[in-house]
Amino acid sequence: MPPPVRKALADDYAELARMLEKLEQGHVHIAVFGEVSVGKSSLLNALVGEDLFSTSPLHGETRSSAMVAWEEQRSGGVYLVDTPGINEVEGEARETLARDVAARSDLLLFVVDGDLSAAERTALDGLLAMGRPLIVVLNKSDRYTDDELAGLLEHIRGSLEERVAPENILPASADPAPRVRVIREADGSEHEETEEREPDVEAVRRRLWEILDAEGKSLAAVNASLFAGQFSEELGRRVIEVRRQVAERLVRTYCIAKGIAVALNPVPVADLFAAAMVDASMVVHLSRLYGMPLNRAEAGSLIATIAKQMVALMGTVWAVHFVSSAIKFGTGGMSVMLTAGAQGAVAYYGTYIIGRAAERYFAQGKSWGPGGPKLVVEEILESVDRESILAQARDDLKSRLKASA
Ligand SMILES: Nc1nc2c(ncn2[C@@H]2O[C@H](COP(=O)(O)OP(=O)(O)OP(=O)(O)O)[C@@H](O)[C@H]2O)c(=O)[nH]1
Ligand SMILES: [Mg+2]
Repeated sequence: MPPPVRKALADDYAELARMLEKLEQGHVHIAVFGEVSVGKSSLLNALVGEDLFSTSPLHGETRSSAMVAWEEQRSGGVYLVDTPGINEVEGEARETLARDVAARSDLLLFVVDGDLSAAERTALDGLLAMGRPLIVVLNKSDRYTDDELAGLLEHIRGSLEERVAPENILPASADPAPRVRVIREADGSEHEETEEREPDVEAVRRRLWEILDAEGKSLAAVNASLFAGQFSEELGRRVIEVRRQVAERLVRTYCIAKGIAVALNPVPVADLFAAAMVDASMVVHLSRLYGMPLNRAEAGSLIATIAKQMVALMGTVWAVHFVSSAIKFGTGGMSVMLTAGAQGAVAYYGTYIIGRAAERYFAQGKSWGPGGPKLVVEEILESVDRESILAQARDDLKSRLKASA
């Protein structure tokens, strides 16, 4: 590599080294963004349960980014990162900082304290483009009545539809103002009583842990590869390799989830490919891994396209054949277990093919190529050894089902 290029990339490499270290240690970074004074630092304090970040009613209290460990019983290696508010003053510098922090983070919190302004929408779009899971937090919810809050949330959810899933738009009161009550005595005199209120960030906490539990360490892996992909073409080959490995692991994880879901709730054979919830999550996840985030609706139609080709190519004859060969699953002899296991294995296989096809689609820059989806699915069906995937499904499912029995 020519020295000038190397020099130009030195910072990137240093950054990548940090990312890889973070990946090795299994660290996950959650970073907070938003306009000045919306309560970003307060939110992090409420999550940690300690006033670790300085807050103030004055705009621009937080001047640089800072990080603390989030010590919850389940945690280990989860860090919370505070950032200065994005605003007009020093606008560009702050945006650059925000983008750098976001690129290094695995999960983003975007805090607002009312309906989103045009500037907030622009900032939010910039963050969404980075492909990380993102939660929009409507803070200072104590300033609204229950009805107002419900209305405002509905409005924001509606206006961000297609960009942020409703379950990722949540209210919080990180540092509620004391409630002042006027007490009227029997003799007609009045006095005021102030009542301190506790922060309420439960909804955000719960959602964060849902995401962390579901995607856990793979978040860091996904983002390290996303990050690598973002800064340098030189690392392209390595990135593709890392991506492929992460994608393979990811697809397998979803195959197991799907297989187990179907094994525990057997469905008619015809519905095997219709139970697409797990597949949709997988495709959304894969799309992020390849830096081309899709929403659930888009993921759904991509799956429909692939499934249509699968059915056309394999047909019902195949399904019957396949179920009977999969039935060699289980040795327990219980017939329910047998059908369940067989169905689970078929579902596993279906999800595997969908995952591989979707991955190919993303790897080709969101395109099926000249042969269209038919050719891609055909090639994948031919290249994948059905028996070995089935055997892998049996192994994976058998051990999980045993564990849960
Ligand atoms: N009423 C109410 N006030 C809040 C809430 N959360 C934060 N505040 C207040 O909002 C002000 C700003 O809070 P900070 O946490 O410093 O906000 P920030 O977003 O970190 O601000 P900068 O660092 O300046 O960008 C403080 O006076 C907080 O007490 C809340 O839930 N309800
Ligand atoms: Mg702050």
